[in-house]
Amino acid sequence: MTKHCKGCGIALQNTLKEKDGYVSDITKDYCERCFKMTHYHELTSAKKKINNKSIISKIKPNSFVIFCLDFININDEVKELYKSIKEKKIILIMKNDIIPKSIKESKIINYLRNFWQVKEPIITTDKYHYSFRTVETYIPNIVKNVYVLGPTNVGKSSFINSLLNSQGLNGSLTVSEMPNTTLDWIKIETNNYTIYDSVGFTYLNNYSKDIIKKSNIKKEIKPISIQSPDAAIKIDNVGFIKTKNKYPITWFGSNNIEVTKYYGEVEYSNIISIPKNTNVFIRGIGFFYFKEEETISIANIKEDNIIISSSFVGGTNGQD
Ligand SMILES: Nc1nc2c(ncn2[C@@H]2O[C@H](COP(=O)(O)OP(=O)(O)OP(=O)(O)O)[C@@H](O)[C@H]2O)c(=O)[nH]1
Ligand SMILES: [Mg+2]
Repeated sequence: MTKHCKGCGIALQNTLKEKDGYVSDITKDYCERCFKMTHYHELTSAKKKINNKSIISKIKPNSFVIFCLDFININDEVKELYKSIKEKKIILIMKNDIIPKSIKESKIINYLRNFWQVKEPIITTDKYHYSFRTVETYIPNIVKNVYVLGPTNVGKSSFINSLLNSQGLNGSLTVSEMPNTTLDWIKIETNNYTIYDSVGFTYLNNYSKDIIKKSNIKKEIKPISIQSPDAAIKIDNVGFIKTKNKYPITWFGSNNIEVTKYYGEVEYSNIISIPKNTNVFIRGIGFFYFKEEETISIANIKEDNIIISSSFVGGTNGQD
């Protein structure tokens, strides 16, 4: 029988050092990648390609889904994935501690109710006050399988570790700021049900390790208001955008990602029209809030990594 890594779920193998799941001694429980991440904080990118729809298709009937989100992933792409899940489900907004104080929790919840048409319960949580009890009150007694799903890096494995620890079980899933730390399903028996950690929804990106580390949001986001078009707006080493008009736009992302004006030459590859009250997400990094209608030019950011969605920050959805 194939043995799977207890940290990330990948099938263990002792033949190909460069491939996921490598371990020199097959009797070990954790792959080399997990071992290095956990003990030396040595971050390694996963090689596995992820298919979001196939993750959802593996959910067994009559299960319960805890769909995890965080502040920088509330966009239309994630909405479609949420909507495609037919099982009983709830939304868990993770990393409550990173949400700027100026944005009330109720605003995000109202947005999900109005724009995502979410009828199911929505709960907020973070690693300082995990809401296990509240989550568990929604799991029907008859449900045997509980799936924890959501975009990569939102804190799914961290949540399960704490939930297991709270039940006196040893939560030892690997957690890191790299995307796709969890590489395959991990099935864990708890006192009341079987819980499944999952591979985070993701898409290919070309960010450097440095950017990935910096983009991990550790504390409350301090929004940055910035203006072009006299200069480009440089988003660290990720890329550039420039607006046609002078309206300030607001960046929400890790405080370690530098968002500054840039006066050098930039070669733009894309021009996009943005309706008013819109968030323009740079996948996994953060988003710009556009209060007004704009036309933006973009440089160095793959089209695939840009997601445009109506905003939960201002406009008709509450206060400005
Ligand atoms: N600020 C903050 N960071 C958190 C919280 N929970 C988890 N993290 C951090 O978020 C990062 C990702 O956590 P994981 O638990 O590995 O996330 P995941 O959703 O399992 O990610 P993948 O397995 O890669 O899809 C880690 O650096 C965690 O320390 C939280 O409540 N607040
Ligand atoms: Mg994980």
